[in-house]
Amino acid sequence: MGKNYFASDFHLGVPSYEESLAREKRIVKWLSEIESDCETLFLMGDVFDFWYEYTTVVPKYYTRLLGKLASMTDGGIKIYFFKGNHDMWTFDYLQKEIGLVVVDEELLVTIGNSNLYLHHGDALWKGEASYKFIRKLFRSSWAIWLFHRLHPNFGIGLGKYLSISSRKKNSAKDQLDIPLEKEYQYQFAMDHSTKNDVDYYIFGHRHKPMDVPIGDNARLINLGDWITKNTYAVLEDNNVTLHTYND
Ligand SMILES: [Mn+2]
Repeated sequence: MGKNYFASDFHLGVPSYEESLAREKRIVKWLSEIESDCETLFLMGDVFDFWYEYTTVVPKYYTRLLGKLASMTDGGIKIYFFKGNHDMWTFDYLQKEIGLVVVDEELLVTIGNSNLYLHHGDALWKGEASYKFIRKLFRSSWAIWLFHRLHPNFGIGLGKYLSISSRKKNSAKDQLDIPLEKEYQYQFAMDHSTKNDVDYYIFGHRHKPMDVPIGDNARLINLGDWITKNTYAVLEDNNVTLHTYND
C-alpha cells in the first residue's frame, strides 16, 4: 500500500507574482518527489489565495501546479481538493480538466484501520457568527450568479483584493500563540470525539503545525502552511507523521 499525503494553505497568488511562482515551483518539486509512493493526496484548502472560474474562463496563473496535478491523476493517483475559505468557487474545471475530487465541507474516510475526519478547518466550532454569515453568503448560488455577471478582469481583480484584505485581518486576529485549549479546532475535536470513533482529525487553515492527543485514542493534526513552513503530513501503516520539506 502506498502512502497518503496531506497539505494545505499554499495561498498561491500572494504576496507577489514572483514570490508565489517560487513557492509554486517548490510545491511542484515536492510533488515530483512524493509521486512515486503517493497513493492519495489530500489538498486541504486554500491552495489558491483566490480562485474563481467563469463558464469558459479560469485565472491565468498556477499552470505548473495544475499541470503537475493533472499528470498525477492521469497516472492513477487520487487527489482530493478541499474548498478553503479562499478558493471555494470551484465549479467543474478542477474535476473535469485536472481530475480532482472536490470536497465541499468535511470528509470522513477510513484508510487501513484509521478513521479520518478531514476538513479545511474553518467555521467548525461555536462563535464566529459574522464570519459564518459571510461564508454562507459567499457560497450562495445568487452571490455566485451575480459574480458570474462581472467581467473576469474586474471579477478576478476584486476577488484578489478582497482575499488579501481578509487574510490580513485574519492573520492579525488569529494569533498563533494562543493556548491549545482555546484553539477551536481542538475544542471541536475534543467534543466530536466523545460521540464518534475517529482516529485522526486533520485540518489546515490555522497555519499552525500541530500534532496533539485528543483523549486517549485520537490525535489532531494541523498541517501548517507553505508560506513559511513547508509542512505536510503522511499517513502510513495507520500512523500519521508531520514533516517539513527542505528542497
Ligand atoms: Mn483558510
